[in-house]
Amino acid sequence: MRCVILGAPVQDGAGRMGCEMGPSALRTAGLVSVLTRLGHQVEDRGDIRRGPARPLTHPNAALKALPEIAAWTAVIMEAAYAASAAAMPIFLGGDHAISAGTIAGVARRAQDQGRKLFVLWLDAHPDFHTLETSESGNLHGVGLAYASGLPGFAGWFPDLPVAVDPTRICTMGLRSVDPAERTALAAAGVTVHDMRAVDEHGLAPLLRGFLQRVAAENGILHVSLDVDFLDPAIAPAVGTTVPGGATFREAHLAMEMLQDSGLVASLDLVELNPFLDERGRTATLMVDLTGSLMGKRIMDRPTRAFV
Ligand code: DIR
Ligand code: MN
Ligand code: MN
Ligand code: MN
Repeated sequence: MRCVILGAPVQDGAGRMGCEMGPSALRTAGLVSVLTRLGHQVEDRGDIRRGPARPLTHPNAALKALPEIAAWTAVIMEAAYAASAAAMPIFLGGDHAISAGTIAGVARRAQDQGRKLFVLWLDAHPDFHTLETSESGNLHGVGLAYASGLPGFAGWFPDLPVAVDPTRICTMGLRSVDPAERTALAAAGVTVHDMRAVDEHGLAPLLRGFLQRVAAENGILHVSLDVDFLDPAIAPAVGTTVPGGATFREAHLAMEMLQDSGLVASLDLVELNPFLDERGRTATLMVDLTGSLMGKRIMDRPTRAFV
């Protein structure tokens, strides 16, 4: 498979600095060589650079770095659209604000190709705030809402070329949901497999059900993997750790099932804060998970998790 790697060194959307170093750490952990060894043709296009930010003010005074994130979203959207023309883009965050742009860009591409875009959102948080409802003001908390076409972004964020149908979004691993997000997720019809559901049913049947639906509708899939989907005991390098996350094997199994599905067309690796890491272990885990998603298997046969 042809893969394009694109760094998006955004840190203004998170509450603290450090995610700017994310693309560099993922490269240092060996992303390109892992993919190359799996037989993929990899082109690393380096890092996206932000255009100038025009001053913006918003009635929600809590919002932080709105001009910067709006400007990032515009350039990332264009880069994502271009990169998805003839390859699978892998976007290296940067905080999760990058997904406002990555999803908008690949959604436009999917529309050009006459395909339905589905999104698998692997995260402790749904990032489903609008600019009005964000209380922390950290704009990494609004990306999925923007890409879904929720109201209130027009005039601040760039115009959305095409929204992802929220009923084609599946969130998995949630365990920190703000009240406004809870209401908005239900109203929009987003599928939520929170950690309670993962505990109760197991990750595999939940993911299999979603993948079967994507396949049945001849869709393509964007996967957005936030470091805090993982349990902080195995992935400490994130500013917003929440206990009770996915285990090492749950995460790898999800990646293996995604590989078997053959449906993944684009990927975000986000929220890695190398300043908080322990000898690169979180960066290495994110790269290893990408390896599983891209075809590394324990034995040389399909796991048959996806039928
Ligand atoms: C919280 C935390 N819901 C907020 N969100 C995220 O700030 O809006 N943390 N995305 O990673
Ligand atoms: Mn997130
Ligand atoms: Mn998160
Ligand atoms: Mn949140």
